[in-house]
Amino acid sequence: MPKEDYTFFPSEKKTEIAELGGDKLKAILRQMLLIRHFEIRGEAAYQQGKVGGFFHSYLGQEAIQAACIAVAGKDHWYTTTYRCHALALLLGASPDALMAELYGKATGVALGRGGSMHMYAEHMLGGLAIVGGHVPIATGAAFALRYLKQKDRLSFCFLGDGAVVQGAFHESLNIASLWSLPAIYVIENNQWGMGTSVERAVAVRPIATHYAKAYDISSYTLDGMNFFSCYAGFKAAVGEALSTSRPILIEVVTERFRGHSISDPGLYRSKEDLKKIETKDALLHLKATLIEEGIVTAEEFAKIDQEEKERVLRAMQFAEESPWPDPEVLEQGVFAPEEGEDATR
Ligand SMILES: Cc1ncc(C[n+]2csc(CCOP(=O)(O)OP(=O)(O)O)c2C)c(N)n1
Repeated sequence: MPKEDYTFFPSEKKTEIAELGGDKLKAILRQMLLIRHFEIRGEAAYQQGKVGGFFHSYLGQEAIQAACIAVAGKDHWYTTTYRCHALALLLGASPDALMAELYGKATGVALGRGGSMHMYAEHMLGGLAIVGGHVPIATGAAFALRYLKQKDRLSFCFLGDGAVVQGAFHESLNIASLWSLPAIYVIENNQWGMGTSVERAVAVRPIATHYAKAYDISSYTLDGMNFFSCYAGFKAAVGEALSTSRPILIEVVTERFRGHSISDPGLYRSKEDLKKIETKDALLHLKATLIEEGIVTAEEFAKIDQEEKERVLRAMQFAEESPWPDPEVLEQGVFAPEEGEDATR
């Protein structure tokens, strides 16, 4: 099915603006700008050889997780993939500690041991790198919520379109439906799994509509390039999940502005394609709407933008000046038997 045939969850824009109010909308704009500057500067640090390992940018997808947290708040369980910097920022981890983690420094959120793919924050179960492998973890968190009768909390799982063809995803949806687990699975369909297009990898589209039907749960399809569509859709989905305690499958159609990771030159997309994609920028769309509606002026926007850029530059300085991990602590926090201990017990 061509993507033009997608019908997105309706949003009025006016309704969401009235509901959120100017202050909250400005705070959301600020969060999206923080994510953007973090990704741009982190990428630059990587290119200067200051960051090692992998680096998967969330540029282009900011509206999705920003809208989700704006709707649901931080007091749930959240699980995501290696494309995890934004979620950690949104859940309140400090940009200093996240940048230090990128640099592999001892002051990082994972003490410099995880790097780009393993960011953490309160209520964030990962930053996990096995495609589809984190979906059962989120499902387990949903099981825990049901077991502990925490009815006002949900388990959110962000995954890519590439993960929906993994067995773990289907096993999770099946058990979540059978056991009525309060989980919201969010497929961030950025249309590529590394260099493989979704058309070549996934047999059904819209993805959420089809798979939700298969597992007897409800589904939503959102426009990831429109903050208001994301906000309206997440609001409806979260309301439904809290009232039914049933799992929900969401597909958000989005665009990633960069290659799969920093080492991917993205030769499968032409420069013209990329230019076209960047005209759909959800951040610029939100900025334009807020200016149009008289919620921010162009000068105010420039000020917020500058402040968030400076926030990230301070984080880089913090990371640069932070110490390297002490090799003495290498074995701390590692799950391994003591010498002579039976590892199978
Ligand atoms: C089980 C497994 N197989 C393969 C890989 C290598 N790999 C890393 S990311 C990726 C593509 C995943 O794409 P998608 O789920 O669409 O997420 P996106 O990167 O687009 O956010 C692959 C194949 C892996 N990490 N884990």
